Amino acid sequence: MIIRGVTAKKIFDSRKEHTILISIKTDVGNFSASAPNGKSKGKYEAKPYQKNLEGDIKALKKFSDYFSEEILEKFDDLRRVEDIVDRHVGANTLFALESAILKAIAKEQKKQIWQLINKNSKKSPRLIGNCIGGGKHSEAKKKKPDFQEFLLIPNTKSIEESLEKNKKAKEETKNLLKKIDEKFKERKNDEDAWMTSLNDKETLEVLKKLRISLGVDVAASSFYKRKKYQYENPIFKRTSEEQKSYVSNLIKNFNLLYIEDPFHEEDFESFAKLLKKFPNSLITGDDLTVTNYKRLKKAVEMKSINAIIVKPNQCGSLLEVKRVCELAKKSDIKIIFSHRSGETPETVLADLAFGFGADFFKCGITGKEREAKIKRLIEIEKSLKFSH
Ligand code: 2PG
Ligand code: MG
Repeated sequence: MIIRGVTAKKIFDSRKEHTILISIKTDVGNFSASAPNGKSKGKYEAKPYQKNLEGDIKALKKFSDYFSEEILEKFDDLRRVEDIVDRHVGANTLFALESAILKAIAKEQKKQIWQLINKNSKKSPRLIGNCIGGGKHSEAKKKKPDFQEFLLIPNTKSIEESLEKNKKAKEETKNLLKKIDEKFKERKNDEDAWMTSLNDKETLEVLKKLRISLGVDVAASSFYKRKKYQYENPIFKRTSEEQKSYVSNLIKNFNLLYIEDPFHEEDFESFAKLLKKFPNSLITGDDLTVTNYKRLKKAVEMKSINAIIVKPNQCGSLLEVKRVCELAKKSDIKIIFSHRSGETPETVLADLAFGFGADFFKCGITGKEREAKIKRLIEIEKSLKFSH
């Protein structure tokens, strides 16, 4: 496959913020892909753009001709693309460019994108769906949970059934919130999750009634200031030690299967202590590890986590995503591919998750951008059943 030209433009994400859409002209047709945007970003994430979105669009234009000298036939050929644009564009741009290129290679090879990564993949990831939201993803001035996400993790045979289960549970949650939270207005946040004025514990009490495994994204870095976790609902400051006992009690009382970023992004030690106490829950790094090989390596060495969030645009490079997934697998760390809070209808994330053998797929339950990704997973799952 040969690239004959690259163009890029600004589009809006689901939060009405700008993001990048890249289109490539090739000898096998035209392909495009877009990147999402995070809001509760890790300090160690790669920058989305080298300087800004406009600058990256210009840089791509400048390099457009260089690409035509390369013949790209397989996943690892992305190396040659990275050699050209290295340090000239940011993570969002690189992710969208590489995704568009994979679409073109897949077309030429008459394969699905996931097959370019591993043609023998067969495992469907288990869904982790965002049902209620607080923290940075919900409106600033309103009373809300301090934790960013309250997640449902159904255990069913197929992704289709899991999505159905999550959708029903989300409707049921609405009815429960109507009864318990007098301020509840049926409003949704950035990830299409319900907004509530309840606090963390009250929210978990509501979700407990659903009889589905529960998880939380504490996103603790977003409220860690002056060496304390600064809770607002109710107002209370917790030291690291207090945070550990608070989270431990929640894990015990609500039988939490999944806990993401329970401590701030520098605190590998506290993660390790929690994992030692709860080896059967998924103690997950997101801001801690930011889809970065070196940070994952540190987390492995310190035994901080047994699960890692993979968001391709945290690093941009799909080759880095591959290295991260390989190290995670080797180290017995569960892989969770994840959407971002500002999304586009792009579905390549589903193919990447399937190709890299993700154990879980974290995504909103409703909203066209989120559903498009889950639908793509269902499509892949069905195509496999059909071929067996
Ligand atoms: C997270 C994500 C996605 P954001 O913290 O896990 O839910 O949020 O995209 O804002 O980083
Ligand atoms: Mg997170």
